[in-house]
Amino acid sequence: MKKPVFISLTALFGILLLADCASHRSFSGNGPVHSLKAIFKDDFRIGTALNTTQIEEKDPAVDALIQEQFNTVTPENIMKAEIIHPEWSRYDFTQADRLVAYAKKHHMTVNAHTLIWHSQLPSFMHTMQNTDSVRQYLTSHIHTIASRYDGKVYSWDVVNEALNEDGTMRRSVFQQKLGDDFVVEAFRTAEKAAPHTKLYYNDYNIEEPAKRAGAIRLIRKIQAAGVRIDGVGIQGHWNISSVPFQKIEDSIEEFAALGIEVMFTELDLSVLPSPFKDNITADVNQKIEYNAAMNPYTNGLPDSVQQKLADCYGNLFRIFLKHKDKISRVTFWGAGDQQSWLNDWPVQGRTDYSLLFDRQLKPKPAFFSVINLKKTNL
Ligand code: 9MR
Repeated sequence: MKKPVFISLTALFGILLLADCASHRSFSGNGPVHSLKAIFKDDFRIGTALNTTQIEEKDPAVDALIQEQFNTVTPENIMKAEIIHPEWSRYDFTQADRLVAYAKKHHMTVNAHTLIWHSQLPSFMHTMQNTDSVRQYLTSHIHTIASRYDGKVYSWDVVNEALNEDGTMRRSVFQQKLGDDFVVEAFRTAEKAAPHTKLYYNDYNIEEPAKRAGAIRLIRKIQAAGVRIDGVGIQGHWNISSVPFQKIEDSIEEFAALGIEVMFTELDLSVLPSPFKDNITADVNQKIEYNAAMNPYTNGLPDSVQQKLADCYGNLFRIFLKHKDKISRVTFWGAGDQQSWLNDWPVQGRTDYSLLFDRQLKPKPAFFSVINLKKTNL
């Protein structure tokens, strides 16, 4: 005799939900669609980094996905100094203007990225020796760009990655020529140039205690100078083998206690082996030579790893939802896996699977694990 099959209500709901998500999936704009921005609309904004192809709307499939899923965008590269300010007295606003028009057309906000960063500087900055010239660069660069886009972008990453892992100040050209106070100067200049724009400090690994303490010192220093800082961006480049959940939660609380917004600004979770001890860096200038052992999933992701990625994303968003009163935005560093910088960093030519949408732009188990958190609460 066959045994009767019992299935719990929760399991049944889960099965129905997954069936529902799969069957109604469409980027056409018709019909019910599970959209991150809709699901989290009362919690925080949901963003993606945009590359040039996406700003120019050259790929209809990815364009539809972006419009369906996200309500805020960060330019992945085109507002970086080497592109927007290629020569001492020449700015090129072509692509940034296009981005602003794109966001307006699609009713999205722009987090502009980034004004002062040691990396991706224009070539004329590499030979700059003179303190006055560096000061003049900092002031005119910020003033020109931030005032042009005031009222057109929602926010700026005013200073990006000014800290070392131990919480001391990174020896960038700005720090060496202007001293540690260049950060305060940058925010003071941005505050004057962009009175209607939110101003943020952005960095990676600032959930780690020593670097976090450095970020807190930096933010307090800006505040003590009477200069406006509205928020802090924790970039969120992590690896599924070591997502620092507790440190993330502690950081949300400690940063929010400073009276500023907390954001996750460049979220992605690598599934690949990391060549670094403790996985902790996101320094774009680190490069490691390719070897096949570092690229194990060229033919697809094993189910167990896919599940681990889903669990990590689920656990992260559980923390984000618990602290939604302190978190204003969660931005992914790309729309689908193909776009991710992690395919080429720190080892070039790998196949990583770090985002919620796969190479065909289909939602992955990680996507469902994130939206199920809300569905089960509805
Ligand atoms: O994703 C970006 C990649 O396309 C660029 O080549 C790289 C260098 O400009 O920057 C990447 O974005 C970085 C961001 O601007 C700052 N935090 C670390 C990000 C990943 O490297």
